[in-house]
Amino acid sequence: MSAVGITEIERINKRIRFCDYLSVAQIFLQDNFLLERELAHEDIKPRLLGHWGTCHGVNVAYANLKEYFKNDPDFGFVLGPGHGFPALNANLWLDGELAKIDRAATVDISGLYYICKYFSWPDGFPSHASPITPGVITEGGELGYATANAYGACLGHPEKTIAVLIGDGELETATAIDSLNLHSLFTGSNNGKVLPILHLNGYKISAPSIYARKAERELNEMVRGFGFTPRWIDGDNTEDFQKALDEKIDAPFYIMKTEKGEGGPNRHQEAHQVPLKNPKTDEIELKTLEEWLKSYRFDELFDKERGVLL
Ligand SMILES: Cc1ncc(C[n+]2csc(CCOP(=O)(O)OP(=O)(O)O)c2C)c(N)n1
Repeated sequence: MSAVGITEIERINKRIRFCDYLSVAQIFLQDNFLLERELAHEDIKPRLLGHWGTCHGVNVAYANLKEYFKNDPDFGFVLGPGHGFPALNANLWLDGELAKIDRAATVDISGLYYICKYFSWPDGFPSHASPITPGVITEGGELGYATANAYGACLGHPEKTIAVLIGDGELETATAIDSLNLHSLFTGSNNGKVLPILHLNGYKISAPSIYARKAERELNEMVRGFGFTPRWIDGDNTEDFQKALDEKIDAPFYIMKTEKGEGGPNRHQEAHQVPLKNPKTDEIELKTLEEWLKSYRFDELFDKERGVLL
């Protein structure tokens, strides 16, 4: 584990693009998953459900942590905003984790069609992380417990490092904010290390989150008050993300800034769930979706015959 070179940075960035594309494809498409022909209204799912807004940030954190901790078998990741399931599902599929429990989710063209078509589909995948997701044992939907779970996983396991992604809206729950006090209990050498990452994408559904409204100084002081050292990360700067993970910081608390809905047709409060409401019937929305999907240049990252090109 060390700061990485240009090849690794490029690989991380490609992985983010890859999973961003698949997040969008899962939410919207029931056919034409590789855009082999012009996108048509028939390619769009009849009922659009899912959460796009948080997905890019989830993919950024996942790709960066995956690269940095790739040689550490005791590393784990806890995702607070489980509603960002399209992103989680994309990553689990890409790593072959989904195929271990679902024979149809092979890491090839047929598995790609499968996860996209059956996301948020009758008898298919739900729109949130759920017990059929590898590594998940409870039906989710309730924000707040991720940090406590991360500490629980480290309790009595000094070999473990668990990163936890906490939504800025999630941190407004009493459970999430109070869980940061667990840091004060983890003083001995018998426990593992928790790496909290606050996903500061600015919004909680339709309004700015309280933490996004705080001045940087206020947020830093709050974090220090819990015994952590704040380290801000620009989510668009992979080099800096890797550098941050490599810095010797005493009890780091990473604050990862992204723009909610980044990469999509609209941002912030409009991006929380499905940012285009009617691409099935609206010509302009259909074209907007097609341009959005094309912006990821997925054909450079996946080939029908050769599979994943990362
Ligand atoms: C305890 C609880 N309260 C409210 C909700 C409803 N809810 C679903 S997503 C969401 C916003 C979450 O915001 P954030 O954690 O910042 O995630 P992101 O903006 O990245 O989607 C809320 C309030 C919930 N799921 N659980």
